[in-house]
Amino acid sequence: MERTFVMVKPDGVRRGLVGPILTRFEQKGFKLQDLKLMMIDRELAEQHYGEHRERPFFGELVSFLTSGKVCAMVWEGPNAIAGARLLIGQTNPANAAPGTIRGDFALEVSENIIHGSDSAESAGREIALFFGDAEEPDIPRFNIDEIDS
Ligand code: DAT
Ligand code: MG
Repeated sequence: MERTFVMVKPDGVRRGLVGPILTRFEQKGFKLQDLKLMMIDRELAEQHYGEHRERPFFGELVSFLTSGKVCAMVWEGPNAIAGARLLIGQTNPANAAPGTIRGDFALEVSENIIHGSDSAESAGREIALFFGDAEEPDIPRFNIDEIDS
């Protein structure tokens, strides 16, 4: 069993695509392990995309990622890392096959609506970066006896 990090970027959240994206992962059979809607600050965006620091589009990428809420998720399943990348499709939506998320919902590489880890090493790093090292989701617990009826 494998875990991967997936994130709906600000354009996907703005366009109301969280639901359809969750549905595709669930229909495929992956199990949702953790999920949160959050703002990313500059430091987290730069860490997340650290491998692209020297690329000409880096500044634009960081500004874009911090421009609105993202939906960060952890999905689990057999070959979840490669499987998620297949569901997501090619980096440039112009080349992404119909039937993939980018192929069906996006037009341009600068707004390609979703991220998925590209290796076991990235998945481990990104899950720790966004969710900490905890093995299980941080589910609030309550004592039933303390609830007023
Ligand atoms: P992926 O998101 O498919 O893993 P990547 O890691 O190569 O692709 O790039 C990270 C993000 O950077 C990508 O989702 C969108 C942006 N990006 C990549 N190439 C770009 C380009 N040539 N111009 C503008 N943005 C680009
Ligand atoms: Mg990548």
